[in-house]
Amino acid sequence: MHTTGMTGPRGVWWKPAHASEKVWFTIAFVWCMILFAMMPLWHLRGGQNPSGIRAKVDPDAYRARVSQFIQDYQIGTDNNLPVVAPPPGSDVYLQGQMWAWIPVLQLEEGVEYTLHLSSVDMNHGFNLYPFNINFQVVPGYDYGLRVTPTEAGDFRIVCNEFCGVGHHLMVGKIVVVPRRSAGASSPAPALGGGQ
Ligand SMILES: [Cu+2]
Repeated sequence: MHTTGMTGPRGVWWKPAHASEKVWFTIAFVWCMILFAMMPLWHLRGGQNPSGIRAKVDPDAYRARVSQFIQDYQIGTDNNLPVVAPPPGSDVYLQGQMWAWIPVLQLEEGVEYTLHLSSVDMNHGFNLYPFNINFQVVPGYDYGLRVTPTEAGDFRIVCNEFCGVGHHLMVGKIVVVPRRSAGASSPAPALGGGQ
């Protein structure tokens, strides 16, 4: 007689776990617990996950905010993109869109800014070259990251989330200038070459 779901199998149909199975199960379980503990630990102690501002935002409202930001602090242009030098410590707005990062930012070294990231069309990826900074830029959400540029230079923002035929051209720029002494302000955007 064959076994169906209605009649249980006869006798001892299972075998106790072999010692090696128990060992592997224990290893896997302990590893799960370590990874589980690492999530909050990484967030609180590792400095790996950004703890910033998260808010919902209407893409059109974000676009308007970026325009206002550009209007307030624009100091020039670079490859037809506005170059913006916001006051030290202020809120900085960066807009991801197909296929540009707007505007070009000029920040001061050693000053903390709140860098707002959002997209006005689709998902983009904020990857600050050559650093290991990687962040999803999502339409409808405003992520405010607290950032302090630690070295002066000319850095590229590479989009690392495929966003259509112009994806490979989606390169933005952040220029970090040495800290200016308070008061002296004749912004000299050291923007060489361009890409
Ligand atoms: Cu993109």
